[in-house]
Amino acid sequence: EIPWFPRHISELDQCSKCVTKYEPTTDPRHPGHGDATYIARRQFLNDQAVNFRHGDPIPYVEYTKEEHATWKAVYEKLKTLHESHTCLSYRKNLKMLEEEGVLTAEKIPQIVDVNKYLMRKTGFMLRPCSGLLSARDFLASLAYRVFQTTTYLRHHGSPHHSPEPDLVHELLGHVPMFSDPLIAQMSQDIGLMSLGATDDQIEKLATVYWFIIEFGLCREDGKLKAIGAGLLSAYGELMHACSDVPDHKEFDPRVTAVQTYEDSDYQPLYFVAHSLQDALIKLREYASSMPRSYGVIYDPLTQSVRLI
Ligand code: H2B
Ligand code: FE
Repeated sequence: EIPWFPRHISELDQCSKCVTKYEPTTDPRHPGHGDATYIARRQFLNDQAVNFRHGDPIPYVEYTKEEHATWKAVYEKLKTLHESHTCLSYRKNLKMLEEEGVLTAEKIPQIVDVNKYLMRKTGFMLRPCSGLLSARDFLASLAYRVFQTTTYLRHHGSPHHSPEPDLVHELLGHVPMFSDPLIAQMSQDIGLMSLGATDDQIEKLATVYWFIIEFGLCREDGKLKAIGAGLLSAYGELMHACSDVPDHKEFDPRVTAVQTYEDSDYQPLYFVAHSLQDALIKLREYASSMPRSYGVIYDPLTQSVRLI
């Protein structure tokens, strides 16, 4: 019995189940805890996202002066680490995004403008969601080159750290990397492997995703550089990850898939890829070794999946 999964991109409408983890309403670890104005704003944006259906125009969001200011503060601080701590692909893609005026420190971009850019580069598309999704739903959307994106911003009192995904993480961490064809393919491959997978396989794929797409490193000219969006959007952990404080192991999906990870503090261990291309090749070897009684074919012309 194969678990249900979306066969067409429009069925991602049924893949927006959130898991509650760091709710500002109840969790004192959330920087917005006790801030009624923040909580209401986050709720408003999440309600808007929850009502989104495939094919709807992406809602325009009027961000406040304070939100733009938080965005600018994070952007400018992260910028100081770009040359020294981020991979070449990130720097190249961010530069193009900046030159086209899609990403700038001055204002929070609209998803619709980001999508026009991504569509041209890799066919990736952001779709609004209302918080942390279940791994199964989140990974299924990647199979269709859809990235479920939160639309609220982190709390202004804690601009350089967020316990949950927020706009800074999505736009400054993920978007430049989804502009890279190799990362786009890796993400889609993990997504396709997840379709109809067992809970145990989902757990493994979520772990691989975590260690490469969120917290991955590579080596360039002998130096450790970030490729993962969780690092690219977090000043403190970006410095930590590239330093000699944590352990570093070679990226190998078979090993990576069963490694335990930390989701409330800096990682004690990171995986290092030789290059994006090498990570993609290893991931594809891993995919072909994954036991499954069927094959999955993605048809980009109809944006649908067929089993063989
Ligand atoms: N949900 C959202 N909204 N954004 C993410 O980046 C995210 C998610 N990551 N759900 C997922 C979980 C990831 O950590 C893996 C697949 O579990
Ligand atoms: Fe992320």
